Amino acid sequence: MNNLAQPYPISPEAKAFYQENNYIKLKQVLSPEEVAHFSEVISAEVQRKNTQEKLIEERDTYSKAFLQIFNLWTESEEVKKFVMSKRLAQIASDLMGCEQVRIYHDQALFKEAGGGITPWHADQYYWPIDTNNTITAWIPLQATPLEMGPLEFSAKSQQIVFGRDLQIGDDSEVQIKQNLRVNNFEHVIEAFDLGEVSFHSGWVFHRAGANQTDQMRKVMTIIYMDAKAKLMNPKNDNQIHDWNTWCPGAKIGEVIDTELNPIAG
Ligand SMILES: O=C(O)CCC(=O)C(=O)O
Repeated sequence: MNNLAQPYPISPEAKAFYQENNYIKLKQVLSPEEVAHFSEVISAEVQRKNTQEKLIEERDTYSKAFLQIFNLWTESEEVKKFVMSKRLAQIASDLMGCEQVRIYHDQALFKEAGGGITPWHADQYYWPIDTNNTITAWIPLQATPLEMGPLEFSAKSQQIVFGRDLQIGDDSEVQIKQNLRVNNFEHVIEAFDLGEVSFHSGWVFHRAGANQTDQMRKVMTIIYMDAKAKLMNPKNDNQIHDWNTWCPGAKIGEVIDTELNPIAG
C-alpha cells in the first residue's frame, strides 16, 4: 500500500502533545511494503557510500554510534521520492504549525550490530537556523526493539538551556544526563513497531542505547525546517561547517532557499 502519497491526519491532541513535549511517536506512518522497499533502497546507498573501515573497538564514541551517510536524496531518485514525500512533510508541518517545510538535510543512521550509544544531545546546536521550528523525522527501517537502540527522548526538555552548547560526545552524555535527572523530565524509552516514526524538535534532548543485537539498526532521518526559516550568524564552528555543507550560498538574515533546501511535499 502506498501510504506515503496519502495524508496522515494529525489530531489537535497529537499536535498539542508535540508542542508540549517536543517529540511524538506515530504508528503506521509507513506500510510494511514501504518499509521493506525503502530499507532495500537506502541500505544499498549506505553500502555504496560507506567509508568506515575501522573496527568498532578502534573508534571514538561518536563513530561507534552509527554509520552516517548524508543527503542521499541528491543521489538517488528513489530516495528522493521518500524524502520529498507528501505524508512526511505534511506531518512535519502540521506538528510545527507552519504552512510548508523545507529540507535541511537527510541522513541515514545505521547502528551496527555491537554499535555503541548515541550520547545525549540537542540537534540544533549544529544548525545556523534562526527559528525553533525545526523537526527531525526518525524513520526506522525495521521494527526496533529496546535491545537495538531505539531513539529515546527527554520529554519537554526543550525548556532547558544547559547543554545546548555541547557537541555530541562523551561529555554531552555525562553532563546532559546529570542535568536532566536533576530537572526530573520524563525519560521515554520505547520500542518502535514496524512502520512507526518519531518526530522531534531541534532543541529537545535525546539519545539512543547501544545495539546489542546481531542485526544492523537501520534508520533514515529527514530534517525539516519551516519554509520561512532564515540563516542566522553561526554561533560555533559546527554551524559554519553546516552552512557550507547543507545550505551553501545562503545569506545571513535571508530565507534558506538554496538548491539543497527545496520545499518538501
Ligand atoms: O539514531 C540515532 O542513534 C540518533 C538519532 C539522532 O540523534 C537524531 O536523529 O537527531
